[in-house]
Amino acid sequence: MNKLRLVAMIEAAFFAAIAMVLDLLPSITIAPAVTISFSMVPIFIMAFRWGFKVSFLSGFLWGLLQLTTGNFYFLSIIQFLIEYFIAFAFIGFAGFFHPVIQKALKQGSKLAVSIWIVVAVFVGSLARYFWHFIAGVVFWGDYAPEGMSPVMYSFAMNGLAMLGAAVLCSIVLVILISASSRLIMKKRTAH
Ligand code: 218
Repeated sequence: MNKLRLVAMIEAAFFAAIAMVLDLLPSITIAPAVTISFSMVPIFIMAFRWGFKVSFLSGFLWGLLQLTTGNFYFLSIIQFLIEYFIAFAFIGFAGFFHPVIQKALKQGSKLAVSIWIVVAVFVGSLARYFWHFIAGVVFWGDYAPEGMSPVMYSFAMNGLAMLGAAVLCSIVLVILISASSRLIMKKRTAH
């Protein structure tokens, strides 16, 4: 394993731990087990610094770490696997925008960097919440208000959580990265 791969893996684990801690902070609860928070930010930083594989790994590790805090919901083994391993890992899809973000960084175009960050955050959030939506239909239907179908309930709650989280993460990341683009620059001067 070369040195860069090792650094990437260590960062993936470290940032997963930061996401886990952020997830323990108070957040906006909109339905049982559905919250709006900015705790995906560290996984997005991995996506922009390293790309898909590293952010996928980091999201997966975050899901695993949720186990250790007791901050998770278990209805069945399939629901648990979908919502904590698959869904969290899928945040890594934001990493597909790593090449365009790095290119915009090199060109010094702050506007292009910000636009691609927002696009990537929405894609990563959509990839994650797609799974919560599926799990919501199959496993959380009992929580739907009288007269509301599980599909509508899951779509509304997970859609709202997805939008809220994506907006919060976009704001935090655009501010962070505008202030210090070094945060997501792969090429650093000092070794
Ligand atoms: C309709 C519905 N309600 C609850 C859940 C469970 N859920 C939703 C979003 C995120 C998470 C992970 C913890 O942040 C969970 C467990 C659902 N999927 N659908």
